[in-house]
Amino acid sequence: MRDRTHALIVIDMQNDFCPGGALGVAGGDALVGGINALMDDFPAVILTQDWHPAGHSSFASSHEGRAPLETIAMPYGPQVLWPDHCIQGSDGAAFVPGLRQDADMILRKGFRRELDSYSAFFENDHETPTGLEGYLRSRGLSRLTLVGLALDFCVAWSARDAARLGFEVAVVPELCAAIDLDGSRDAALHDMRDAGIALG
Ligand code: VGL
Ligand code: ZN
Repeated sequence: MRDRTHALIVIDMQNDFCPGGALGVAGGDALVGGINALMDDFPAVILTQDWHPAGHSSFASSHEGRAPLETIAMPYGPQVLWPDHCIQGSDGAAFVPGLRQDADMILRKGFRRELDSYSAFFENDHETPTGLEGYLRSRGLSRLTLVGLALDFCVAWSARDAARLGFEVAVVPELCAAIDLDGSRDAALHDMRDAGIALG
């Protein structure tokens, strides 16, 4: 067991991000056993859950004439458009069967219709906080290990924000799977290394 300052953050291990889901990531479901086992090593475990209202602005279906995986300009910057996914209360938004749920906290994100949230710390405007920073700091959790989905979106954005906020951050790539849109997997690994995030 690691010391009391360590937290494991399990990002978006939800049905819609696994094969057969609306935004299925190859290999997503295969991570469950390894992630469950890793939970035993950590005194604090936090699960995140992508949690969108129907008609969310990150859905291609909310934009006339747009298709999934196109990028559009939003007031807060470029936004990739996705298939409808992780709708609040749906099966797709539920955690993958078999994932341990004896976590300390479940953090939901992406619930504001006009603003997407990849990172567990900030919405995609990079300034609206989710509250996770305060939760971690008030519990004295300063060392974070991240696993889950997707490596090149929610995991990478969360890890980079955490490093920027001064947390000591590690990502375990073997316990993540990537969407890999136009080389986004390699770019994310490169950016995380540059940001001083331990990989492995
Ligand atoms: C995610 C795209 C859209 C993720 C969430 O969890 O990486 N990706 N919503
Ligand atoms: Zn989403």
